[in-house]
Amino acid sequence: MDCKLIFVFVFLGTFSAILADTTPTPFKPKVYKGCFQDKPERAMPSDYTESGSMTIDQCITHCHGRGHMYAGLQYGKECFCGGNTYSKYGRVPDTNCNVKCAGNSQEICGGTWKISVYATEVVYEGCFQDKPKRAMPSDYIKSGSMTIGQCITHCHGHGHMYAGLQYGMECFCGDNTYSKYGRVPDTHCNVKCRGNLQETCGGTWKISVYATEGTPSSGLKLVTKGLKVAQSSFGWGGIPVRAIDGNIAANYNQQSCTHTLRQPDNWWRVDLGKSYKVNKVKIYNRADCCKDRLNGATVRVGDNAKGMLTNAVCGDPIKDAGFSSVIDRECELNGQYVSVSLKNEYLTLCEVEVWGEDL
Ligand SMILES: [Ca+2]
Repeated sequence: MDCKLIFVFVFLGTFSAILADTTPTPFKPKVYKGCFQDKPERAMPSDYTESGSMTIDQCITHCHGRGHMYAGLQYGKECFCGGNTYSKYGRVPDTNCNVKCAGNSQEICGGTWKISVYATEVVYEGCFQDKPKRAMPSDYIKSGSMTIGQCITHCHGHGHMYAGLQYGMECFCGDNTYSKYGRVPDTHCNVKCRGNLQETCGGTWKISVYATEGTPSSGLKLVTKGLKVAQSSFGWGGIPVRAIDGNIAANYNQQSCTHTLRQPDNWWRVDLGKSYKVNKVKIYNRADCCKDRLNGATVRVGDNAKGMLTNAVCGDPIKDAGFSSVIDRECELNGQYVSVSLKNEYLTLCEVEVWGEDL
């Protein structure tokens, strides 16, 4: 056996030993919401545990595992779980949360009747292209100890819907414009966060984007794969099922995008199987050509199966579509059918995702 081969075997052996010895911990950035007052009738009444070795991670893991949106630490060793009620007695200055965690003296776990509150989940939107005219222009901070949680906390505190990390130490805040230069594969966001080498904070002109709320306000993403779809016409192999194949690949030759002919009225439709309260529709534009074609396309939601041009409109017609744009249209409409229509232009959709709630 030659030396190189021995090296490979030793390396693989070491690697599998590391895997075997390490309990994988789920990725949970700490997203701090603030220090809040508590009272005997608890602000976070859903679940409780305590431990002489309490840490922030331990409490987040506990509450997340029980399906709660927020974890609250108090008096060093107590962990409370709950939903939106954590702020019912008001936020107090962070300095009021001043008791070290029983299990980690570097961390703060609340105070006397004071709770340090953390979100238990983050919603990752994807890795997106940036340019000198920024995709997330609303606010910016830079830090040599940047983490995902720090950026989310900052942007949320300044009233922005999304937090974007770039180049390991930069944090941008913004609202719906983050995808204006298109989504790129997650592997392009490959720079470790300066403040936590376990986390990834964007790349060179690439932004890792997170929603600043722990859970999406727009309900859950509905499973559309396998549902019935239809289209006004098709050409170039662009069959309607491609918009719900779960593949966001955006180059036309990757066979993930639909394509109609160019007629006066062109449309695509998915049948959700039953009526939902639809909150958001997300559309992925193509990357290889013809980015402007999608401008003017209208999203509709309703119960009329033939309402591709008449069901209620969800958000504004699309404008400013770019290569690989990911376009959100938010609304609050009930319906079984979600459609996209476009006049006098080829309609191509690389993916359509629908968020909603049961009625
Ligand atoms: Ca697709």
